Amino acid sequence: MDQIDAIFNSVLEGQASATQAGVNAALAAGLPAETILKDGLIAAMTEVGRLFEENEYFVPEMLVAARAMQSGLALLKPHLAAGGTTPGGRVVIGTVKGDLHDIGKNLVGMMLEGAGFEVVDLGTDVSAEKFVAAVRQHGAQVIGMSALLTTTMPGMATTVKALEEAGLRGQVKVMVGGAPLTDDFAKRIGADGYSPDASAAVRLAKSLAGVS
Ligand code: B1M
Repeated sequence: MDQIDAIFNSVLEGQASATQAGVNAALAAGLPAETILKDGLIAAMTEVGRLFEENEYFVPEMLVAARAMQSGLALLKPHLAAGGTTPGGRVVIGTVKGDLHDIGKNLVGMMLEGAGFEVVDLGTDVSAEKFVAAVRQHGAQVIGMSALLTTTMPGMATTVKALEEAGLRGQVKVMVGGAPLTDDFAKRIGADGYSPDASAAVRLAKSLAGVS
């Protein structure tokens, strides 16, 4: 079994220590962090989602797989975040109200930090009021919202409206992402941009903040 397969299987089985051992071994063998992330960790979580849909996995299995993924991600962080040079400004990020999925949001935050942004991470289950207060408090140039559930996506529109009502919409750009989102949805709610993955999120944040 190759190293990526071993990482994939360890996440699927929710074996955090095996995931960490696999990631360390793959890094030591010179595999790029991006390959380990995409073909090992993210591919495994996609498979976990499929198994959940097929009723082969349930919430406990999803949870232990997520823990294993996060433990592998922590080891990749210094490698993924190494590319940054440009000071980029301040981004407030969070997963919207009612939504506890934070792996994608954490990855985006990690990559933004690596690209030179100062990231204020509000965590999960973040209300529109909390986003607005954080933008005001931190003077952020960009706000990044994540949602993984179709039922929590409307929280993004609520936040955009709340920013308008607070008179802050003119001074902050809004970016959104998460598996169920589309570019079309982002346009409909009045966001300034959508990105399908963490690398695209960095490019988008740079363009929204006006840094190269
Ligand atoms: Co949940 N879950 N989950 N879950 N979960 C999904 C999302 C689901 C698609 C599974 C499925 O049915 N196939 C489904 C949603 C269905 C829907 O809405 N139509 C689902 C469900 C139903 C649920 C519960 C309701 C289950 C239940 O209780 N019955 C429940 C809801 C809890 C809640 O939030 N209130 C629930 C719970 C959980 C766990 C807690 C067990 C766990 C989350 C643990 C955690 O995050 N700490 C979990 C997990 C792990 C998943 C799956 C399997 C994996 C998500 C993940 O981490 N992917 C997921 C299935 C799937 O997505 N295939 C599923 C890896 C991650 C790197 O990708 O988050 O997409 P992702 O992020 C990507 C991009 O989307 C993008 O960049 C990232 C990197 O490329 N991106 C952004 C994300 N945010 C961005 C922000 C940006 C830009 C890009 O700018 C700001």
